[in-house]
Amino acid sequence: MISLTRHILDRQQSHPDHTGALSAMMTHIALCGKLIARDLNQAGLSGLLGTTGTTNVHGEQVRTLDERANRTFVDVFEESDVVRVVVSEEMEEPFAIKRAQGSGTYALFLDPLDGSSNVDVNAPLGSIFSIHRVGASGSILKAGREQVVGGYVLYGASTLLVYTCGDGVHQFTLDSAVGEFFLSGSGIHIPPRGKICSVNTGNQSKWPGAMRKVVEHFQMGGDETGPSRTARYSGCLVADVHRILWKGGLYLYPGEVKKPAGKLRLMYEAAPLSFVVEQAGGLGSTGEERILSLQPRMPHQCVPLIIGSREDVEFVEQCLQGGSR
Ligand code: AHM
Ligand code: MG
Repeated sequence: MISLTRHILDRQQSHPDHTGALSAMMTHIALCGKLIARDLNQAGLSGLLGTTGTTNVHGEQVRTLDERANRTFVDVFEESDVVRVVVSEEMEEPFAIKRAQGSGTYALFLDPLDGSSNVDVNAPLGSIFSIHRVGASGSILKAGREQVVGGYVLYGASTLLVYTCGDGVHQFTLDSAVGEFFLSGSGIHIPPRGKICSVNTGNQSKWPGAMRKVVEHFQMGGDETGPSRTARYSGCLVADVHRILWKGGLYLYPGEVKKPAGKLRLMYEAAPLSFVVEQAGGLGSTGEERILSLQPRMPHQCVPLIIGSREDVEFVEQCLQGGSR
């Protein structure tokens, strides 16, 4: 059994020029995952369900556990000097870590609790993380392809930590009895096509016509050359993308006519998940451009997201760009 700690140390030793900063950050993220998993486990018994009565930077209701998960990440990283700044869905402004101002060379982007409307019904949730090097000028807004680490924790029937630092995708499962993550998948490869289509069709009337046609096409039996489709949608991006990582297919969160950038955020949702999926051989796209090539303009910027099996994403891109159908 290979623990996450052992995996990180082995990798550090094979890179003699390593400073240990990456190892430290992965250890902190794993600790946050364990603390949040514990909170989710006990939420119904310790009064942690429901909302705080406030809204976040995206105008969404903040749940008690959104705030608590955000606090967990901030508290853990405040004790460390590797991450200079934290950008989170739950904080309007980037948060500077005092201890790391002289030493920290990294910026951490976070969705502390993804799919938080699932909290009250015991459905899956996630945490998404992305790490960038802070630029020489102090800039933190970099294209997704420059990520140092991207990944997520999935709180489901078990708690998983999935990450990449550009050398394939590694998956760890939490053994809660001993409080350690153990390797449960390496070199994960997403099938080039798949059956699953994950999309909230309740939003169909708001999409541009070309996107409506693509999804109708899948609903009516799909392309002659491809597999027939089956619908899956949990309301948790991490859970839906994780299913596709293993089984193949597509997750879509399109832009809307009145809101062309859609709902999902580039820096701490679309980019880290695209890094993972592309490291597994899949693709992440806006329909026009690769997610990992986008140059961000704002920390909380939204983007349309089409992510999953390479040929499936390419098929949707062709349809949207008026190509063959
Ligand atoms: P959140 O990070 O505030 O929870 O929002 C992101 C979530 C995704 O996990 C999920 O795929 C999507 O929003 C669901 O949105 P909708 O209810 O519009 O389908
Ligand atoms: Mg989210």
